[in-house]
Amino acid sequence: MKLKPILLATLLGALGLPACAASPARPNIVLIYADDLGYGDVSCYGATRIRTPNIDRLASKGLRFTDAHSASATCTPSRYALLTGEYAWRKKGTGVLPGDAALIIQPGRTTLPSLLRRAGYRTSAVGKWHLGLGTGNLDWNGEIQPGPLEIGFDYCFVMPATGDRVPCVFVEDHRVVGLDPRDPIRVSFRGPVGNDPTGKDHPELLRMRPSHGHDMTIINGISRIGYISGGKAARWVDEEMADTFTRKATAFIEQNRDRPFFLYFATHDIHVPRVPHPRFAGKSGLGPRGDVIRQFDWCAGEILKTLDRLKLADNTLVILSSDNGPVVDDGYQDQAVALLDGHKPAGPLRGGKYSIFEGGTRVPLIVRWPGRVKPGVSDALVCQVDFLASLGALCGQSLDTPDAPDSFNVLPALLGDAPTGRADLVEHAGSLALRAGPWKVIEKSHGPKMNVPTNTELGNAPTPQLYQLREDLGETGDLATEHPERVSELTNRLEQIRAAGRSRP
Ligand code: NG6
Ligand code: CA
Repeated sequence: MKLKPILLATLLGALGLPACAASPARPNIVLIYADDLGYGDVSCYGATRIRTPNIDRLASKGLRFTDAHSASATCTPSRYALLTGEYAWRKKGTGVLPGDAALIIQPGRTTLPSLLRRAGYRTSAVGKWHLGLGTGNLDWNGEIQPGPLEIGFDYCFVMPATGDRVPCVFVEDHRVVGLDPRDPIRVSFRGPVGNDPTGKDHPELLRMRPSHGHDMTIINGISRIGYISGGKAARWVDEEMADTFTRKATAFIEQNRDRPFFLYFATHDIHVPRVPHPRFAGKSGLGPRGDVIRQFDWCAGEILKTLDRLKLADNTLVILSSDNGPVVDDGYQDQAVALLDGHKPAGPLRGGKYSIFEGGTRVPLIVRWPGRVKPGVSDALVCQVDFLASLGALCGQSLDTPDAPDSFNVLPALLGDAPTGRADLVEHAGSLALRAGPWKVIEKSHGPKMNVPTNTELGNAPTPQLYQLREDLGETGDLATEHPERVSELTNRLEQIRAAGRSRP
């Protein structure tokens, strides 16, 4: 007997079975993606010096992961892996990009947004991009492409790179927003262009001084990485950025309320420069870093409120996470270190942004889908590189062999149907580590031990290190000499994954 899908769904519903057994579900998907938010930066992950009521509300109605990872310990490689399902360390040129870099994702390849678009979703990227634009030598005054629209997004409103890198303008679809053609933009990362003052030559013009780097063109009283001239009318005001992105994100939700949509909402917060809107400035008691955590929490809250108001919450899968671990002094004198007041951005973890220790990539991850995902806590090992295969599976999309070579379908873990996720995971900072069950081996590396300016332990050592995370989450006791056989087993496995060029089953 052949049943119409709708009838079958009703029947399954009556039997208490999920309708997705019959036809793929197509909930809206909203990914709220923070920048540099640490494992210990939100109250539902144990922070006591700072409150994040909106994120806590999301967690209380959703599944909170304790062992979820960004794919890398910095932005560009993490986002590359999230969107392509490929570990970034497999591909040269995926490190932290300058603001004038060419697009590093090949148009036409299967990406998370292109897959969801194929499933009938309307897709958008709002916020930080940092994956390059154009093909090299980009003219910012003309059509800006290829970019987000060429790799699967239907709409974009993005900051090209980072808040601390020029060009300090927004790009909407293929154009710089608010550009006056009589005042064309020029951008350079090699040497000065135009006559705008720099932080290096005119520190007296700065309202926030750099602590390392960040001494080139001054925009809005803050010197950045890179040089820009022109485009005065198009330049952003840091204090308004969170509001601007949030407005664009909620407008996209509103406009697409009647069809499945995917929103990739990548905030600038809590990255440097930390310049909150005046309504958050000074409010956290922990200085600008705490204030922008509050601001990020507010942005998340506005998205949730919009879903509630439009009665979309029940049919929307909300995912909140961060692109890498936390950093305190990341290049500006914003009192972040002095005002920590006992706050531990990485919680119980060692290291932070840039580090191969857990603090580099173990980040908050909350998944909420009312009525489908049972609220709770999950210890499953999952990675953002898995979003592509998992969300593809959710909406019935299959992958070809070359697609998303490192993306595992961990949908059962993400939805709370299974207590475990991956059997193993390659973690990435400057060097690589392999996680397998409670074990972690960090490959030998001759890289520096410390990132001196940020005061971060990088986790590099000239011989492999072995940690047992179930008993030693803080990676304090290297067990490599005690368990040499375990070290070689995991090192060999890591070598295999590297040599195979892919790891997806
Ligand atoms: C570093 C910057 C840091 C930050 C980082 C990228 C200096 C001295 N430091 O090079 O401030 O911009 O790059 O951060 O310039 S990320 O989150 O986008 O990866
Ligand atoms: Ca980041």
